[in-house]
Amino acid sequence: MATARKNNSSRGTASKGPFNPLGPSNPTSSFETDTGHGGEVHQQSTDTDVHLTTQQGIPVADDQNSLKAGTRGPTLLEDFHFREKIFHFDHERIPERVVHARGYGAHGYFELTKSLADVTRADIFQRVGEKTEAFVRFSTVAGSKGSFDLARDVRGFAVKLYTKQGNWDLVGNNIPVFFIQDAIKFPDIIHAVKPEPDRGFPQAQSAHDTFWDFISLTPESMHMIMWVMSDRAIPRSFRFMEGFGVHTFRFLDTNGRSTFVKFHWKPKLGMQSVMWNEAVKINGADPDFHRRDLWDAITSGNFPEWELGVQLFDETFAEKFEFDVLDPTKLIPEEVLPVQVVGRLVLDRVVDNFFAETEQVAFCTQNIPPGIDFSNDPLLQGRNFSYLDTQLKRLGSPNFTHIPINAPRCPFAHFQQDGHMAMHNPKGRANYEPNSLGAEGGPRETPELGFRSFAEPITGTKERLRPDSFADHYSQARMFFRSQTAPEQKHIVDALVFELSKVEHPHIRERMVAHLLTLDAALGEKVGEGLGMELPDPAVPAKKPIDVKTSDALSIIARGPESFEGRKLGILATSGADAKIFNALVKAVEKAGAVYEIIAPKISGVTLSDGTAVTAKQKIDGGPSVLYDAVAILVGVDELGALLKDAPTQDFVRDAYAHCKFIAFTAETKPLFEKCGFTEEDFDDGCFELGSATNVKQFLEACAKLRVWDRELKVDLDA
Ligand code: HDD
Repeated sequence: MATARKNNSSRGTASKGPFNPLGPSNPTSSFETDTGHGGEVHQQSTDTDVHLTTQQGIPVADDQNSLKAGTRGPTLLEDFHFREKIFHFDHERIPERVVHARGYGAHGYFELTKSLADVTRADIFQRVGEKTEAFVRFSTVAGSKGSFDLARDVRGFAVKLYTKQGNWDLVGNNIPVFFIQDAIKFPDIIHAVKPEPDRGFPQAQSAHDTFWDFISLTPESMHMIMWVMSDRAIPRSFRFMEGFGVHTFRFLDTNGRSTFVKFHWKPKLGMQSVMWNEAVKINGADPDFHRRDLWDAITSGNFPEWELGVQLFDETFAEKFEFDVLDPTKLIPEEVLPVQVVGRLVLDRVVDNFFAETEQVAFCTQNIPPGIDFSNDPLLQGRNFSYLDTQLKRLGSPNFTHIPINAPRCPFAHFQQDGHMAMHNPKGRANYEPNSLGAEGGPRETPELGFRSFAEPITGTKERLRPDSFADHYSQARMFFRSQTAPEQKHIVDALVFELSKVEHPHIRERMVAHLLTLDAALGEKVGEGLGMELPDPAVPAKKPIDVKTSDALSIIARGPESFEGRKLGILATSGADAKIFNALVKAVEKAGAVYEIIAPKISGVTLSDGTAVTAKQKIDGGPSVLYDAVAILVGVDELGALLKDAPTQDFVRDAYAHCKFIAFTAETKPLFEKCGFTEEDFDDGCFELGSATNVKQFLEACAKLRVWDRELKVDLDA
C-alpha cells in the first residue's frame, strides 16, 4: 500500500517542507538579463537572501512537488509555477543552424599591427596598436549540433569584429576555396552531404553515395575535394588551422578607389592535423575534442592567436592572373601574391553561457563596414541574401541584433521598431526620417561617414550563364595535390579510397576516378588500385587543365611548426615510476610551452619512486593515446605485470606507434612493447628510451616535428 510522501522521494522520509539538499536559501546560479530599457542590466544575485522565483518574480515555496488535488490526486491547472517551468523547458531549443550546426565560440580582440589607411577607409585598419573586440565561432559543416568534432569536414572560421563603424563579419572557412561557383547550388551540395533523406544517416560524414554522386557530377568541386580529402579536413585543434575569407573582397579608400583583397588567418602555433584512423578513435574517446581543447587553452591562459594577412591586388593583376578572381573555386597562391600580415587575433575569454553567445551569435556576410565592399563573386552575392534570412528562422525575430552577442558596440540609431522581443525601441514621438520633431531631426544620414558601395560600371544582358573564365576545374586541384608532401599525398589517396569504398553504386566510384585521372593520372591510378577496379577513361574537361607552379604554402607538413608549443604530452605512469625522469619530463614540457596530462591505472593517481604522490587526469581506458600529440610511458617494475594484461594499455602503445607519434619510455617499460608485438627493429628515431635528463630534453626537441612520417609506410596496409 502506497504511503503519502510530500517531499522528494529520494529522501525517503515524509516531511512538509520543500526538499532542498542545500537548504532553503542556497545560492542560485547567477545570470544577467538585459531588459532593453536603456541597456539597464538586472543581475540575479548569488546572495543567499535571494529566493527562487518564477519569471514574474513571485517567490517559490516548493520546487519539488506540483500542486495536486489530494496527496495522490491529479495535478491542478492553477499550478502556475509548474506550468511556467515546463512551458519554458518545452521551448528551450531553437532550430539548429542548417549548416555549421556544431560549433564553438570564444571572445577576444583584433589588434592592428600595420596600417592599411592607404587602401581602405575602414576604421578598424587605421590606427596601429588599436584593439577591436572580436567573437569567433569555429564549426563543422555537415553534422548536427550533437555530432562529433573530428568529422572529415570543412571547418567554419567565422569572425565578428565589433568595429567603431559597426559589425564586420568575416564568415570564412579553414579552406580557401569552395565546392560550387554559384550560390544557387548550395542547397544541392548540402542536401547531398547531409544524412540521406530516406534513412536519416550517415551523420556528419561525406563517405556515402549521395555526396559522391553530386560531387562526381560537379567537376567545379574538384579543387575543394582535394582540400577536403587532405589533412586540412581533420585538424588537430581549432588553434592549429588557417582561416580564409575565401572570396575576393574590395577595400575602398576615402576617394572610393578600389583594391581587391583576400583575407587569411594564420595560426601562430602553426598548422597540425591528426591521422584519419586517429580521428575515428578520438570521436569515440572524446567527441568534444576540439571544443575542450579551445576551452582548456583559453582557461589556462594559453590564448590562441592568429595573424591576419591580406593579399592585395588591382584590376591589372586580376586580368593577368590565369584564373578568374571572382571564381570561389580558385585561390591566389602566396608565392604569386604574398600575404601581408596586418594584425593579430587573440582569443582570451571563454563564453559565460554557451547558448546566449555561441548558439545565438548570428554571422552575416553582408555585415561590412564602410571601406570594405563585396566583389561580384556569385557565391558571395548569394550568401549575402542567405545569412540574414537564416537568422530570422533560427532566432525567430528581426530583432536578433538586440541579443547582446549580436549588438554593435558602437553607438547606433535607427527607426526600426517593434517585432518579437523588441528590446530597443526608439524613444519619443518621431519614428521616421526625415523628421523635424526630434532633437535636430536626428538621427540623419551621413554621406561623409556612411557606407558607400564601389561605383562599379555594370553592363550586360540579363542571363543565367557561367562565364567561360570559370570553366577550368582541374588545374588548381592538380596544383594542390602536387604541392603536398609524400605523406600528405598518401593521405589524400587513402581518404578517397576510404570514402569511395563506402559508396554502394559502382558507377559513382567510376565517375569519380575518371575525374581524378584527369586531375592527376598517378592519383587516379592509385585510387583506382585502392578500390580494386578497372580504370575508366579520364573525364573530358570543359577546359583543358594547365600545369601551374606548385605552392609550399598549401602543404601543412612543408611549412610545419617548429616547436612543441601548445601541444600536449600524455604521460602514462604507474606507482614506482622513476621520479627523476618524471620531473625532468615535466620541466621540459613546461619549458617547451606545452602541457601534459597524467594517465594512470586509477584516477586517484600514482606514487613516484621518491614517494611523491601525483594525481591523474585520466584513467587508462579514458585517456587513450589518440588524445595526445606525443606520449611517455613511465612504469614502476611492480606495476608492470598488471599493465601487460591490460588491453587499453596495449591499445595506448600500439596506437601511439601506428599514429607515428614520438614515444618515450623507461627501460622497465620495454616488456610492454614486446607484449604489443614490437621488436628491436621497430624502435625508430621517434622512440626514446629515457635514462637521463639529457635524453628527456632530446625527446622534447624531437617532438617539435610532431610525427615520424617515415614510420607510416611500415604500419599501414595501404602503403
Ligand atoms: Fe555559409 C553558415 C561559411 C557558403 C549559407 N557559413 C556558415 C558558417 C560559416 C559559413 C563559417 C557558420 C557561421 C556561424 O558560426 O554561425 N559558407 C561559408 C563559406 C562559404 C559558405 C566560407 C563559401 C565560401 N553559405 C554559403 C552559401 C550559402 C551559405 C553559398 C547559401 C547560399 N551559411 C549559410 C547559412 C548559414 C551558414 C544557411 C547557416 C547558419 C547561418 O548561416 O548563420 O545561411
